[in-house]
Amino acid sequence: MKYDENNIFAKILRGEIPCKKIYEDDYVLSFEDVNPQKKTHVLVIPKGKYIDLDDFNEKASKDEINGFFRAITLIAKKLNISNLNGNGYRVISNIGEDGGQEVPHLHFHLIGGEKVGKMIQK
Ligand code: DGP
Repeated sequence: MKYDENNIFAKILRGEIPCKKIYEDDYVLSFEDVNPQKKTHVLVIPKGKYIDLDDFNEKASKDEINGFFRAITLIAKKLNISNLNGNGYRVISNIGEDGGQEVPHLHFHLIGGEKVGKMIQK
C-alpha cells in the first residue's frame, strides 16, 4: 500500500489545514482530536510519511522510533495525564481495516483526563 500524500494528517503537517497544537519537535506533531472521546484526547503523529505502526516499524530509523515513542510520555506529562504526574491514560493506535483506522497516517490516540472505561465495546 502506498502512502496517500493527501490524507488529512499529511495536510495538517504541511500546514494546509489548521490544528490545535499541543506539542511539536523534529519527530512528532501532537494536536487535539477533532472528535474527542474523553476530557483529554490528543493525537501524536510522526513527521515522516508512515501509514500505520507496522509500516513505521519496518521503515523508520532508530532516531525516528525513539523520538516518536519518547514524545508520547513527554506529551502525557505536559497534559498531566501521565502516571508520573497524573492519573493515567490510554494509548490506542488503530491499524488497517479491521483495526478501524480512518486516517492512513500513523497516529496514536492519547485518551484520559477521566476514567476511560472498558477497553473494547462489542
Ligand atoms: P482513527 O480512526 O484511529 O484513524 O482516528 C482518526 C481520528 O482523527 C479520529 O479520532 C478523528 C480525528 N480526525 C479526523 N480528521 C481530523 C482533523 O481534520 N483534525 C483533527 N484534529 N482530528 C481529525
